[in-house]
Amino acid sequence: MKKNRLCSTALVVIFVMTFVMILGFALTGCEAKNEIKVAVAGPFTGSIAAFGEMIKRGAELKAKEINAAGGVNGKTLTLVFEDDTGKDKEASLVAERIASNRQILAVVGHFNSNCSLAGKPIYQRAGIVELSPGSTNVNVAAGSEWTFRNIYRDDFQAAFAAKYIKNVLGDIQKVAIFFDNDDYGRGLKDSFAAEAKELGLEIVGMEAYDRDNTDFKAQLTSIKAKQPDLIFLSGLYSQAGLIVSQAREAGIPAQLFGADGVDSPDFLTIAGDAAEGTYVTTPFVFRLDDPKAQKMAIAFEEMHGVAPDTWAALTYDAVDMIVEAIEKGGENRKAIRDHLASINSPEKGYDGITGLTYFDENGDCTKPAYVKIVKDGQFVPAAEQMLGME
Ligand code: ABU
Repeated sequence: MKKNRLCSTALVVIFVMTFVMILGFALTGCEAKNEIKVAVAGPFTGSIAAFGEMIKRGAELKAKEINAAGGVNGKTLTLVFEDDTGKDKEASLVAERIASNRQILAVVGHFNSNCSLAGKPIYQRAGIVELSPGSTNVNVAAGSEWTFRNIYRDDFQAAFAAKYIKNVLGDIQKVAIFFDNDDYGRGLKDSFAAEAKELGLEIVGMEAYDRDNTDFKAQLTSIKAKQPDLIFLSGLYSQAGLIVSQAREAGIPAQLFGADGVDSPDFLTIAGDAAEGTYVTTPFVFRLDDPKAQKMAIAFEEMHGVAPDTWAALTYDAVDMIVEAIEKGGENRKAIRDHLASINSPEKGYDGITGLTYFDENGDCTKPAYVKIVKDGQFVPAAEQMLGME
């Protein structure tokens, strides 16, 4: 009797557990069918997390707007944030994780060129789009039909910076370069030095550093002896901020000039007063007379309590481009790639807040560069721009 009761109880327990499992699978299936998953990969922790924070916030704003307007084909857009910490090894692991999750249809990212390059063969093998809102090294997109970016390349940015220095700043003869010893810093430095020499500027010194360096006094002592008129910063805001403040402490009066890796509000915090007068090249400026960009900036500030930066804006557009590719191409990885590849002329271009994006056969795009200057502790558009070079 007792044995029979035990048997029936066990049967009931097994029945209930099976029912709960089936219900669970069914609900998960429904959920998956009602959502579209897109990964956003960037440096969300580590020494350059300020970039990641803006990327995350820009993506979140766009997702909120899309979902409020009815989602993607009526489904909820879910962003899957993956932290590559700005390092290639972590980026490879992130790429493997994303590529093997068949629910993820595309990747917005990575930000750092070294991370986009590390992920590139993995995304290519898996057949999933990588659309970078920040990687500018010349080799990022070419060689894989799955890699795109909505920003210019460093050969263009470097030539633009050298021409601005020569033609707009004037009185600059001797230039020294500090460069981050990674794909971005090295590539940008090489292109800049080549163009600067072509324009008749003299490169009087070059100093390499690693992403984790914090003390630049030895390199600055060597640079100071060469009396440069200008120091070009081919790296990211975290080290550039320290180089700028330590350069002024060392009594170096040279003009300071960075590229888009320096374009972060955190550069201003790190460099403090020493940032004043520093120029940077950048792919985007929030202009007061641009209603689309202003609308985004207001919504961003309402959602996050801070003003957006360049990277938030490019990510905002990149998420929208992926969503448009899903809606117009189809809800699978290949259809998204094919749609992006078909955006190959100004007429077919995606008209976002950062301007018109359309791709060449490599997945690269032609977009303008701008110049900002630090004035009263803020980045503002420089008085003279050099548009029409792209
Ligand atoms: N282009 C901004 C810095 C990020 C990178 O390309 O590595």
